[in-house]
Amino acid sequence: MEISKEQFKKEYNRALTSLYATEVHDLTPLEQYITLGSVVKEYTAQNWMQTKREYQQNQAKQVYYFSIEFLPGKLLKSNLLNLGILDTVREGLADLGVDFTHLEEVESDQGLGNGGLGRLAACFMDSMATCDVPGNGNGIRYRHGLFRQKFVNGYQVELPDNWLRHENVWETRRENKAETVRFYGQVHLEENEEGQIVPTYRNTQDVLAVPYDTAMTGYENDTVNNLRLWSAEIPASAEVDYSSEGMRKSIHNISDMLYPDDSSYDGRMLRLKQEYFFVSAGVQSILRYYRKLGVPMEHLAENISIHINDTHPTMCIPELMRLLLDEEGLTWEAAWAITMKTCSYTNHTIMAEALEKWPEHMVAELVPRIYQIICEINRRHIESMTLLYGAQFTWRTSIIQDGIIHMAHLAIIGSHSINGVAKLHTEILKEKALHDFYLAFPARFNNKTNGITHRRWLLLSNEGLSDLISDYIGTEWKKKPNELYLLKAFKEDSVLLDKLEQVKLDNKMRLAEYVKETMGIEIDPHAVFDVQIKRLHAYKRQLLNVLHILSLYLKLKEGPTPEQEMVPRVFIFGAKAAPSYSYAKEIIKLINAVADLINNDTSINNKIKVVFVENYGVTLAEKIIPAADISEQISLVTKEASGTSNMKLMLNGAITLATLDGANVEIRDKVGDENMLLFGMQEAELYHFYDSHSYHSHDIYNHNPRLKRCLDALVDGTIPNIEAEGQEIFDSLLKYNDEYFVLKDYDSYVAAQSRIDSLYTDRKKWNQMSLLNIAHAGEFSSDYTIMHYADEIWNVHHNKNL
Ligand code: 26W
Repeated sequence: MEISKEQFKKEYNRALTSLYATEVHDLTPLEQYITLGSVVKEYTAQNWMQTKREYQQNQAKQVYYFSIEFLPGKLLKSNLLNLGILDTVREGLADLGVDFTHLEEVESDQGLGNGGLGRLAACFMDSMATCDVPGNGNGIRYRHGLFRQKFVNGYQVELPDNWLRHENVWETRRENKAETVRFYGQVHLEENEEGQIVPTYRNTQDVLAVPYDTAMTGYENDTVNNLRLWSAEIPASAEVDYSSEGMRKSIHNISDMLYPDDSSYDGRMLRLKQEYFFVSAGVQSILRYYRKLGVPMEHLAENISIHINDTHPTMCIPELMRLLLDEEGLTWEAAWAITMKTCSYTNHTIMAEALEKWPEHMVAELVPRIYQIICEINRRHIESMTLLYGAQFTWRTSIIQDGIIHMAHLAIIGSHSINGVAKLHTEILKEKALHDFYLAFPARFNNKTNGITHRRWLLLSNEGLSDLISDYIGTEWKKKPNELYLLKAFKEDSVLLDKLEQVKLDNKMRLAEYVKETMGIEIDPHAVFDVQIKRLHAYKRQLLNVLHILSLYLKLKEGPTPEQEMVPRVFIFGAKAAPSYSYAKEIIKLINAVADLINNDTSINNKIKVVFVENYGVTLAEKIIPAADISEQISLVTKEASGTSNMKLMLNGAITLATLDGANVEIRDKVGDENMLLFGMQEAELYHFYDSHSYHSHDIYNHNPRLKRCLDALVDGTIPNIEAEGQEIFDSLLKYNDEYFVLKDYDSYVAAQSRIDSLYTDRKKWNQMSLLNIAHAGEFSSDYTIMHYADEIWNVHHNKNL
């Protein structure tokens, strides 16, 4: 949108007058932020309404992306960037004596997600709007996002994230679009006067689902899509008395907080309630919209696509069946054909403990009609499959087994498309985790390698690098990120390489300032910034990282050796652990204890520093990633479905230190082994260990003195204040045989790490490797990922030619 600085200043002053009736300098930064938010919201409103109108008038096929998590972070700067007015607003505010960065800081992160899955959904929303995909997000408006993490004496402590304590300027409450979601009660199938079998509900507990819509602005186009988040409220109905505190609380609790687990399913009824709540509200509101189009229900799948982001929204399938059967009166066959063509599912993990398996009785009690429909879907699946594949196969693929409902099985059986999130992951789904289903439905399986929005993760968070790139290859890359490839032509351009190094150094100095300010730790911007930022999980092997740090430190302590020549290192960790995940919390304590030991040991004269930033999330990632030299992607092969921090760090010129897991494989395919640091077992070797049960961590411990020294440090007091945790971790590696092969990959990891010294000191070589990684990172833009989803799964419009 075109707007002059003067016009903006006029509108800003008009807004603050109507909001606060006072002078700008009289306002607090929060009030200045809220004023700006209201002005920007107005700028998006026209296009928001216009986009909706156009979709309806052109009867454009729309996709509804159901996700129990959305992790947008802050929206102010990204909305200004997408509207093309970031510089205008920054300068306009400066003229008014307002420092834009202060306003950025007061905005609270929308932390309505745990990690990869939620952030991917947010990147996808940004890309759908930018690529003119008629895309709608559908989720839950949690009153409390992911907990705030504090370290108390090195231990993680969780504090509530009351992100709505100040009004959320970006949302609009849509009371008139509310839906009613029914829980509990009895459902009886009875004949109505037309002789049709219809369900009658009794003693249900009804909840009012009120939507809050947030504009999802596209980049420099007039498209503004919608993110609808549902809030649970007391229905204003006469017949049921909702006066009891208990009843009111049980309803409000539904959208009170995000479950902080991102890898282990725990069958709490409230979680199941959350899953049905946003699914039923979402599907009902879709059908309400669709009925207004006046197009026969038989054509629903040509006009609506429903995407199921992991298994949490799987009840979209039986819920759509319920509405088509019970409210539209379709036959089962007609309803099922429509449902399958409308629904598609993405799997994000093969970790057994993350796969949702709900006890039959819980589903039957909470959503009896949905349970009836799931049983019928299962009965018909068994009927059709047994004929084709026999009882054994059919049993393994059935939805209900021994009183347990396998949500992934329901999602697969009810969807026309099942995709993994990286090539290796999709192959593992086909060949291993979902092999039976692949044999039965081969055509449904496809891969959609994850992506990231280069707007937030480069244009917004690393303006220095963005401007440098534009100086050399123009600005087309901002809309066509593949154009970053043009940077390869400057591989020998030492001026560019020096400037690249300077931009990185500036970002490192900025981060060093932040670390000094918030943690009081001095870090040297000329050291190698080695970064591991992701949820704390055993399979991501933050433990392998800290064992290497320990061995480096112990070597330095052994006195003057070549290591003295090692390039100074700053190891930066960012990671939250699920509150119930005690092993992960022990590793957090270990990392903090090692940090205290090393950071306060003057004898190693600052050769190593360990920085574990508190409360890692989207906004901290935007500060850390531009300053990273090394990107730690060290998960045990086959365990990380894709990873997306790997792509963000690559885009910002970091060198990836990785196992050939998830999307790391595709990073290697693009930049080549010589521009990465690869180590560790590969898939075949791991499966050999699994099949032969021939892994014995103790053998490695006994034959590797350096490693033994490290492990003993966990229990011999070398590291103070970790008595309990040290022993637990020591036992997990030796007594319980090291489930994630940390000891097995230790030597090759240390070898890869040791290559960094020589590589980093050869500045030209290093900067060339960095440039090459940036040049190839454009291919991981979620704009391309979304276009593949649009063409190959959803069959909806998008604007750009791939
Ligand atoms: C039931 C608890 C629960 C909650 C969330 C189980 C599993 C999840 C998510 C699926 C976990 C997750 O975030 N997976 C990550 O998804 C990213 C986006 O596709 C991938 O890049 C990561 O590799 C994957 O771990």
